[in-house]
Amino acid sequence: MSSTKLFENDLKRPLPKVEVFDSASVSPEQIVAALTKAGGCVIKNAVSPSDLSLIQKDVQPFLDADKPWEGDFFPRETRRVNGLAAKSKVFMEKIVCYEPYQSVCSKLLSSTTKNYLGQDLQVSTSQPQLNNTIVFAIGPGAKPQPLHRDDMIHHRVLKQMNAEDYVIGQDTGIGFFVGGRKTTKANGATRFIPGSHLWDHDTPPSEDLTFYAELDPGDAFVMLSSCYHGGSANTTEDEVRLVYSCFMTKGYLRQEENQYLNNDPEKLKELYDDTMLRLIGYNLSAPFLGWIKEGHPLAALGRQQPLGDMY
Ligand SMILES: O=C(O)CCC(=O)C(=O)O
Ligand SMILES: [Fe+2]
Repeated sequence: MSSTKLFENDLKRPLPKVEVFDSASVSPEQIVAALTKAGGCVIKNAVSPSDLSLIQKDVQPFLDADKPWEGDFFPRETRRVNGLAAKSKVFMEKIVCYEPYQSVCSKLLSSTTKNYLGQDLQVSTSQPQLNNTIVFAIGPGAKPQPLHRDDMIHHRVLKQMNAEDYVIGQDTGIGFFVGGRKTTKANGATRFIPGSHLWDHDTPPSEDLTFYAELDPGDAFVMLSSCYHGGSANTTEDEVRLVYSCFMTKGYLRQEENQYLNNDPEKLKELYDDTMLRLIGYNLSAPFLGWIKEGHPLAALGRQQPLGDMY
């Protein structure tokens, strides 16, 4: 099919329904099914009000100190914080490590490969890792962010397909957005195009097809990084749209946010156990990816070197 036909086809497809679950009852399987069909879903009540206020306490000084972005990707009214691994342990524990999200990432982003080492067929599995951590505060008067796909960072090229043909593992990232306050269409809720993870790479986004992920405080929006999305305009007089976000990616891809240079390793060492440090990126991706002179990168933080992780 010509690329114009593919493009017209995508824009005419019926929009899949965006599922809304509740944290108390949702299963990872339900989230995977919802993502496969629509590319995104909402989970109500994922983070408690008390955890939200602890996170806000950690990040507010950094939001206050942030300066407007020079360029068009973020409106001048948007304030951001990154490097959350070193800035907020509660953010890492309650948002990044929200159990159903991690479980979905494990299902969709883990990768297994089989390779001969001599006559031995070695099976290696690479676990997902943190891709980025960002807090977005969109101030009144902000213009909409252009719709985009976050998987552009990994040079992904999509082929038009139907949900039935979606292959587990084809996406390179999964995003998790939590409302820090009430997030509405008027104050700049994240909007996305349901089903656009199944579109051809050359189909441009269309504003007419967007769904606004309106969130009460503590609700979460989960999205495949191949979906067209963006922060929206804030048309209110006085509401700041506050969203806490992170992405996870495959263990063998470069992380969007450089965790080694953007977080003080001494601080990470003080805050976290080995499991969290591995998720942040102090890990080996089997086979043989990410070693340092002592072998495992955890050794750089003075941790006991785990054996047998190379492949
Ligand atoms: O602020 C939002 O809702 C989304 C931001 C976003 O998509 C981005 O910065 O890549
Ligand atoms: Fe984005």
